[in-house]
Amino acid sequence: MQRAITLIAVAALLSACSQQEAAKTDSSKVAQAGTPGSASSASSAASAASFDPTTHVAVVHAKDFAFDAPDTVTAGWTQFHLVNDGPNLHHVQLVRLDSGKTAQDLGAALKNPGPPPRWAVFVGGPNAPSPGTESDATVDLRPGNYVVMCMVDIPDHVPHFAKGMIRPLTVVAGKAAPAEEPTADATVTLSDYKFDVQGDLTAGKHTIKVQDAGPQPHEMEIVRLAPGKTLKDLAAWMNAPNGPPPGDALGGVDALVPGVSPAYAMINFTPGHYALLCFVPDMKDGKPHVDHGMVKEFEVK
Ligand SMILES: [Cu+2]
Repeated sequence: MQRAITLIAVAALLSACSQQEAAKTDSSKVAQAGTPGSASSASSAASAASFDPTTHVAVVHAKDFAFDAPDTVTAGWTQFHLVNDGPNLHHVQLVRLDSGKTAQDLGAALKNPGPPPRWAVFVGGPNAPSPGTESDATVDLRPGNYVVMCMVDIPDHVPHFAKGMIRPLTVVAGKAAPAEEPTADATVTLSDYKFDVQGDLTAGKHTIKVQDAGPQPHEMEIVRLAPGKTLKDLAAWMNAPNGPPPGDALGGVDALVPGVSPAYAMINFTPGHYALLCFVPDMKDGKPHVDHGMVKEFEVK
């Protein structure tokens, strides 16, 4: 079974790579992608991916099991707006590939347990919103070759990148003025194995700075539990997702490695019972960090 999954993953990666070769990278393409209706894929404009080099906003659509995402964005602070067209949970994990490595190299490396290779730099991205909803995160990108991938493994424990949710993204130097780093009103520091929250997560809109103090990679996923539901209910549903989920996923920031720029999640809280969770597999035992206690519950009044 594991072998079959691996072969599917490699096939998906090879396909992603040929797309990369086919996509010609130049700044005119970036400008075109930011002009609604001018791109060759204008027939699907209502649900199309885009990148606007003036606002530095990239729109990505996710569905079972593919991304619609821009091929090229410009460097600097970039807001990724993820629209989850469902029916399952999806997120956007951005990974920079250094040292000339390719998506195939990443696929080969992900077959092995343990820490990701140094050349695969996880820089965050918008974490998973519930199907039919959206999430936003701003990340700092330097020029280079990246992949956009989904590592969610619900409903059958097979990560979605193995089903095709991986595609190349090229980051080029831009001509327009770079965006400024967002201003946060709360900061969450990730470490082994806890969330340290500074600031008040009250009802309303917040920009949350998320940084990884290490030593391992970590993420922040925000879930609003349904009335009367607990983290046990959430764990049971994730293991066997039968019936409605016991809460709503609001997004957050996908995995960051220590040493990269922080990422910023834009979240609108309504009153309720929430949890911050990290599902990144542990370097030593492969269990998700939530099983090592990396979860924080809080209430918004
Ligand atoms: Cu997915």
